[in-house]
Amino acid sequence: MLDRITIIEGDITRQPVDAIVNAANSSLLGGGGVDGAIHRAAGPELLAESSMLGGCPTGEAKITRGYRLPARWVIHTVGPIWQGGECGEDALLASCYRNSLALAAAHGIHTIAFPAISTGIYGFPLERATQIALAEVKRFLDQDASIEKVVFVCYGRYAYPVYIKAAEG
Ligand code: AR6
Repeated sequence: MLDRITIIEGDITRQPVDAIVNAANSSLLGGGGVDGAIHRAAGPELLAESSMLGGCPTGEAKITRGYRLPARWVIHTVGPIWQGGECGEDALLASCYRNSLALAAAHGIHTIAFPAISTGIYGFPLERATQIALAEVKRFLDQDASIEKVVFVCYGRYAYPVYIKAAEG
């Protein structure tokens, strides 16, 4: 299983994969963090397409083309805003990973890169989010053979050792 999961430090907008996942907000109209970086790198066509999608509820995912990105597709998912952990945040974050992967499989996508959804502006504690991300991706890969590679892209030095520790533990 772990041979289909890669953990790297880097910038998700540079990843040569079939699809990258965007940690969006429910408007799908762009924002800061990784969302802003993806829109800048993809060009204005991405906003033109994503603004036609009617938004996206928390925990769900929608797909657009990647335009000027190396990735052909962008899967936009909306993570939960951290409110202390008693408001269903864990389950909603798990749904982001599950629904993104299901959408990828439905589009014939074989390689996909994820950022650490909700762990920036939305304030989800990184260790807890990492455990959920890894568990959910492993569960999905267990019952789906079509996804060949999942890359967790850690931005900056802080997240990378947290992912490595969670993957080993
Ligand atoms: N590549 C990979 N990861 C990145 C990059 C990048 N280029 N840039 C940031 N990250 P955040 P959220 C990491 O805040 O918490 C937006 O305004 C970052 O270090 O981007 O889900 C949306 O529109 C962190 O680990 O997303 C929403 O309003 C992770 O990406 C809101 O922020 C997620 O941080 C979503 O907040």
